[in-house]
Amino acid sequence: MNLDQIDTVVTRVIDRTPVLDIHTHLYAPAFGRIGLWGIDELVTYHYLEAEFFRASTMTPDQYWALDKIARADAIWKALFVERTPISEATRGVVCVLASLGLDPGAETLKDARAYFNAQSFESHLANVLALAGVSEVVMTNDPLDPEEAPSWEQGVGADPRFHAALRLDRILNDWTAGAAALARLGYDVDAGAGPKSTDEVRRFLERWIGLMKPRYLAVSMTDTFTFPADDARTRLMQHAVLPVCKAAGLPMSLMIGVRRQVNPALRLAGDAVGQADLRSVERLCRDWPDVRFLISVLSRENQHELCVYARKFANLMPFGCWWFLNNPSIVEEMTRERLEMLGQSFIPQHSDARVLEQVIYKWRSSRRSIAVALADSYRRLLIDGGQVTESDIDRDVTRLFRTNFTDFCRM
Ligand code: HDL
Ligand code: ZN
Repeated sequence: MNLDQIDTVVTRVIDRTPVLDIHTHLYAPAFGRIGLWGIDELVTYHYLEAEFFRASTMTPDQYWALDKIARADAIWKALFVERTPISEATRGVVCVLASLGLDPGAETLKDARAYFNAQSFESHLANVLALAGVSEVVMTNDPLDPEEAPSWEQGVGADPRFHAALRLDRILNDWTAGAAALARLGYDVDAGAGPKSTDEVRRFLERWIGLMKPRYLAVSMTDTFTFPADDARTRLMQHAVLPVCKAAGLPMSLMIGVRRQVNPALRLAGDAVGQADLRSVERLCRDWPDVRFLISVLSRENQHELCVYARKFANLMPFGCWWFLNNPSIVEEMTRERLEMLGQSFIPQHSDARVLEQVIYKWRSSRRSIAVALADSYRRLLIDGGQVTESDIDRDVTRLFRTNFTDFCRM
């Protein structure tokens, strides 16, 4: 292959390689209405709500007093009609509508609503995943979510396109409330998170691993996350969560760097980002060498050091360009530094999709950015005297999009 063929071949391989999307907030059809899809959910996505409040004179209180339809109409008018949709999140909705054959320049959402109302979910789901080039997604499954837990307890049928991830925020980030919830379920736990409590949490996790068959355990941590510390979270991690991960052979996913509710008036859109002290990640990976850690950090300033830590610890798998990082300028930058320092040994992206159709635009945008960075790596290889074939590139992209995750999770 020569230099001027690289872009075409890389784009072709990236476009045709189906992705395993390792972190989303999507749900298999069996979970019913907690799985979000359709135009009104797309347009009221919390990323767009944040942008709406900058473009509109409507106060959050006035906005929250509206119903979902009226909220979507207000956002559509402000961000898509009165302004050009050039932000990542607004352009994403344009991409979804155009991909589905709808008019992204429409004055109202009337026709889009008619289209989505006419869809049967199963065929729509298959069409959306095909358009996105996504073969499987990993959900975010919370055993203490009263909306979701009953489906698991009743025995939700397996769907090979949807893998589970056991999410632990309610236990690890708010033990007082988590302990109360577990106590109501009959677990003998107390606020101190002593040995009896950690044994009971272990029993709880083992039960839910049996119910969910998760690919990994997961938690989102604030930028101030410190491990170890003299706190309930450390005791729960050291005596329950990490020993269970080790015994079950399941990775632990840590997403670190959120600053929660810096503006509570914006609700889900009210979170921000903070630079974390990644020495906690260093201590986890060193002190728990038999546990594998999937790590995503939210601050752009933490990315380079995460790559350095990944060079030090083979049980650390960096993944994704999370949330405020999921923009072409930063996805390309992060992918370049990961390729330079880690070769193919990282997971370049996850969608974090909350609404089904978002996988279409999130993966189209990410594929474009990843292709630019990857093509440049092959060009440099050729210039330095190396060779690369299309099957080499196939092998590399399959690692990045699929088998780095399936191997790490021993799937
Ligand atoms: O904690 C998480 O999994 C985050 O991804 C949050 O859900 C966040 O609100 C989000 O949607 N980010 O994209
Ligand atoms: Zn998420």
